[in-house]
Amino acid sequence: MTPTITAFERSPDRGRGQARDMRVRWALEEVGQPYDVRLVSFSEMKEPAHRALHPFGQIPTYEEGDLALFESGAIVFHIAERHGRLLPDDANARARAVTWMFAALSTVEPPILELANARLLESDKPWSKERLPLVEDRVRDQLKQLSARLGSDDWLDGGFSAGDLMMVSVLRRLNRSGLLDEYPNLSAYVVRGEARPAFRRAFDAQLAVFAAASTG
Ligand code: GTB
Repeated sequence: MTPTITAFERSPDRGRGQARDMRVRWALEEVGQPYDVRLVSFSEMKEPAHRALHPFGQIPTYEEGDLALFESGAIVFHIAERHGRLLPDDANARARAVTWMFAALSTVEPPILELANARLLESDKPWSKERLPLVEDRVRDQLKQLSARLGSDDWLDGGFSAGDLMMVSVLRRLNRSGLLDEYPNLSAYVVRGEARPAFRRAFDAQLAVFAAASTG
């Protein structure tokens, strides 16, 4: 059965792959699973029909037969489990890959989101100039430790896994911040992830939505 995901009808990033349907598209491309996309506007996301799928009125969602999921992490995990391509067969290696997914979402992503919010939503506040360096340092702190763990390896734990997919997705949010450049092995890690053919296909599909909306 072909799954259907939801994505922004018009993404604020102009389709540059920052909205979180990108992670889901990337996972589906990695496992070779075709998918349909239902585009939703900001107001549609808050309607009861969409809230029935996503209690917080957001994207992405994932529907497959009578299964409906929300949360990009849960969706990527489901795709990885269902197709067995993004998680290693060995039980311990599998558990470690899942650990990296959680690390990406609950340890590395929160300060990155805080930084994005500080830059986008709080720059006009009188305390913003003073706070921003503190928020940046919280991001640096995580990057430094992640960089030390990755070292000169290509991926976090052996071969590419759902853990890397999630970590690269999270780090990409820093692409235009300059912070990632302070950790060359992490920059190279992100570039490596973005060079994967499945990533490129997912990125192009997201960009095509924005291009179509702009000319339509
Ligand atoms: N924890 C949830 C998950 O991982 O799935 C968070 C989902 C979420 O934040 N969804 C956002 C959303 O629906 C889109 S991805 N927002 C609308 C709303 O809350 O009303 C976050 C996002 C949006 C836009 C950019 N951008 O333009 O750069 C980047 C990231």
